[in-house]
Amino acid sequence: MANLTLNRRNLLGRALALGAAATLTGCDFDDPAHPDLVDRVLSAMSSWNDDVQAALFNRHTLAPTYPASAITHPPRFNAFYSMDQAPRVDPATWRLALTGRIGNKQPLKLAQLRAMPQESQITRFICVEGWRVIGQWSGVPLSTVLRAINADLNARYVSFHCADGYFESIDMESALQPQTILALDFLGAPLTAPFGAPVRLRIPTKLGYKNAKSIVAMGVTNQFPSGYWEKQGYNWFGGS
Ligand SMILES: Nc1nc2c(c(=O)[nH]1)N[C@H]1C(S)=C(S)[C@@H](COP(=O)(O)O)O[C@H]1N2
Ligand SMILES: [Mo]
Repeated sequence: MANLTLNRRNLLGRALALGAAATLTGCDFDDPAHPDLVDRVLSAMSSWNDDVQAALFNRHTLAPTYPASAITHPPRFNAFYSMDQAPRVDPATWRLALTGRIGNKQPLKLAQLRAMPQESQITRFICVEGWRVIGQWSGVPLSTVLRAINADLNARYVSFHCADGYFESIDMESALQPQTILALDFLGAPLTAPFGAPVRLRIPTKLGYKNAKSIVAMGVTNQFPSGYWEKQGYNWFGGS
């Protein structure tokens, strides 16, 4: 097999994909004349994988839920920086900016989200770095918010931008799944800064990196918005 510089996070996935691609194409990945061939083959395979996952996903299939006794204590933090560097957002001045295919783009205040019907869930959260926890989140179903702002529910993507520069996006079918919420509370109290205050996406049908924290803007669009880790090779659909 070619002598590649592999990102540790993707080692297994890339090795498997390369093996499959090499078998399919008979390509020599060592060929110095085509340094980006591997990335092009892998990104084509990854978007094919996204399509397959999207086709298999059903809005009416629920992620498993758990009893309160199963909740993991203490919770586990992760971000592309350490916990003390989490962004501090003033809940009083926080606004959710709205962009794209949305009828009412008036930025949302926290009190408006609090006034909408709330949903609570105890679900499992899986990070690709190799850990999983069970936690309780509550907040507004994203579908409720999207309907309230008169979003185009036939658009392909919902995108999120965060106070720390992180960004993510999900397919509309997953956005409308009833357990996909804009979470305001974690473990029975308002979200704290490291865990995504004042508002985070909690989507138990997708891997940890899709669960954007400290959201400051939301968009509805047909243009592929990608995501922070996806730009470094993670799979976009990110189902779990
Ligand atoms: N804004 C923001 N959201 C983010 C991240 C981040 O770095 N910044 N990291 C993601 C990753 S990789 C994981 S596993 C989860 C971790 O969420 P937790 O701290 O609640 O466990 O947040 C996701 N959302
Ligand atoms: Mo993660």
